[in-house]
This record gives sequence, structure tokens and C-alpha cells, in this order.
Amino acid sequence: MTKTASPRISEGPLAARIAKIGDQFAIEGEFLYGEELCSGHINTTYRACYRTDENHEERYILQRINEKVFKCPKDVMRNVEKVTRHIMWKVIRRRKDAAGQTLSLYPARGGRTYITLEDGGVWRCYNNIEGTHTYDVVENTRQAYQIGHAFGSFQNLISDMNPADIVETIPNFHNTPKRYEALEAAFAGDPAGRAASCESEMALVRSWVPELRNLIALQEEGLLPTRITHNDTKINNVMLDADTDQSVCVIDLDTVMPGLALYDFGDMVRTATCTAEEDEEDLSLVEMQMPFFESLAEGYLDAAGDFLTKAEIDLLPFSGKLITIEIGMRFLTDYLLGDSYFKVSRPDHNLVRARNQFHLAQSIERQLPKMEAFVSRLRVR
Ligand code: GN1
Ligand code: MG
Repeated sequence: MTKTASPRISEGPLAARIAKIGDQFAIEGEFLYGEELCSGHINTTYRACYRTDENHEERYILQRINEKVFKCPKDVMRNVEKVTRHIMWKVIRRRKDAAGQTLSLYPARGGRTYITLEDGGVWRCYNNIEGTHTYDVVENTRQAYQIGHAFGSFQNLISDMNPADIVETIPNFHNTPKRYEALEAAFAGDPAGRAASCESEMALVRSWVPELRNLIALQEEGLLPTRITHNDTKINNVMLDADTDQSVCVIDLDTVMPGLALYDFGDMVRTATCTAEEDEEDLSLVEMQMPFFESLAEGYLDAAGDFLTKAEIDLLPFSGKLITIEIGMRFLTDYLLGDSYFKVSRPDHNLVRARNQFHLAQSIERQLPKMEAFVSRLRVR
């Protein structure tokens, strides 16, 4: 399980800082304590607990947008506002329980949905989704189904929004050929003096070069539609009911941007079909497991099958391989550049992650025929 919380912080400078940030949002009651949630690689996240006048405890999520990664946090917030409001509108029109479907932003002092602190940090406040949990790795096929279904429903709910209304906050985020160019440049420049330790990884990546343009080429030719997509569909970005493991809500909407539905599915294959974490060093544990893939694809197509095109469905298995290679290349690039993007807890952390992802991509590659046969059986059902 993830979103691991730090011990409760109720006094000292950090508690004062969390309380001060919370103070700027429309939160009722008296600040009790904060906790740091530590699972993302990018943003800083606190959960703050307040006691209301009726003596209830209410928890909220206070999150700083990493402005090194998101160059224009205000565009990120505009995208998140549009998507959450659209989902809210749809859910209300369909008379379903709105709170359970998406995150809500709390108003901030000054009329926006975010605040800017003196140090330049941009913060927003979300509801804490109570009674839920997340997983870093998949444990059973039911969870895999729920992950596929949650992101499929999310895409479905926003499938009628216009991609032109959403800003591309990180240009070329899933442009795999560009990610490869960046890797080659980092390897050639070798600013951290680490290139010698990645020769074999580079050879492996180069063997994949002919396939890296596969999806983007089809998009350019108009054969794959540009949609609004989540773009960070890791298993731990779905909150599941703590008792039933039923999916409740998709979180981490910062990378919602125009993209390909296949990028989302590919990232689900990467994180919901392998029982090892993305920084597992024992590569014998890193395998794509067919039963999880089958449930994931079933869950996804049950929710998204109606609006996807045949070309999209046919490429679902390949997208898993491509996105796994892509994230592996990003980890390796960051390793070569001296770990400036992803948070690391040891000097070779990004190299370990890259090796893990390349191993997983090879496992997917070996099983592609089986995966493709399964998806075509699903399609004719
Ligand atoms: C980052 O911060 P987190 O864990 O949600 C990254 C994703 C990667 C992921 C790899 C904005 O996501 O693209 O797939 O790490 N997010 C950004 O675990 O770069
Ligand atoms: Mg993220």
C-alpha cells in the first residue's frame, strides 16, 4: 500500500507552515496536525487534519506544484479546474454521487483555486478521499480490473471535451522519439560522468529505435485521434475503497493534456501487470503477468470500449511496451544528467529504475503475441 504518511506533525516549524498554507483555503475549523504523503516523484504533498465546530475531524490535501517540472503552474490549475468541473457536471447530470468520482478543488483567499507563497511556491487544496487506499503494485486480478476500469471511465467522462481547450503543460511529454533524442544527448554530453556505466542499456534502447515512432507516426497521419488523456496512469493514482477495493477516484490530474488514449493504457500495463515495484533490483521478479494484463484490458474496455477506435484497441498491447521503454529512457536520462528530475534516495536509483523498466519492456515484448490474441478475442465479444 502507498501514499505512505509521515508521523503526525502537530507542533514545530513544519506544523506552523502547513497550518499557514491551510489558512489560505476555505477550510473550516482548527488545525490539529499535518502529515507528509511521500509516494510521488515530483510534487510535495501534505494531508492536514482540522477539528470542526461540531467536533468532527476533516482532512484535506495541500499540495505544492513542482514548478521546475511544470513551468506554468497556473496552466496546470486551469486544466485541472476544467476537467474536474466537467466531470462534476456530468456526474450531477447523471445523478451519480459526485464526490466519489473526482477530486474537488477548494477556493482560496483571493478567489482562485491556488495560492502563491512568498517563496514562489504554488499550492492547491483538494478534498481527502476518506475510506480509500492505493497500491504501488498489483496483488490480484480484481485490482487490475479496477485500475483499467477507473482510467477508462475517466477518459470516457472527458471524451466529449475539446482537446484544444486544454493546455499542453509539459510539451512533448509522451513524445517517445524526443525522449530518445534527449537520452542520446545526455549520454553524449555525460555531465555527471556516468555514461560508462550505461553502455549495455544504451545498446538495448538503440535496438528499439525503429519502433519508437510507431504511435506518433499514426497520430500525425490522423490514424490515431488526439484526446484529452490523464498521462500518468500509474496504479497508485487510483484510490480504491478500503473495504472492497472497488475503484473510487482517479487522482494526480496535473498531467491531464491532449494525448493518445494509448499512452494511458501503456502506463497502466507498465504498473498494473507486474508485481514488483519500479525500483526492484531483483529482475527475476520483474515480469509482465498475463492474468493481470487480461483483467486490466477487460476493465479498461468495459469502460472505454465504446469510444475507442479499432486502431486504438489493436495497439493496446504494443502501447505497454512503448511506454515502459519511454519511462525507462526518462529514468536513464535523469541518471546521466545527475538526478535533477525524479526524486531519488540513492545515487544509482534512476539507473536501477531504468534497468527494471527495460527488463519489463523485454518481458512485454516476449508476450506480445499472447496479449494481442487476447485483445482481439475481447474485441469480438
Ligand atoms: C512521475 O510523481 P509521479 O510519481 O506521479 C512522472 C511520471 C512517471 C512517474 C514514474 C510529471 O510521476 O511521468 O511515469 O514519475 N510525472 C511527471 O514513476 O513527470
Ligand atoms: Mg504524477
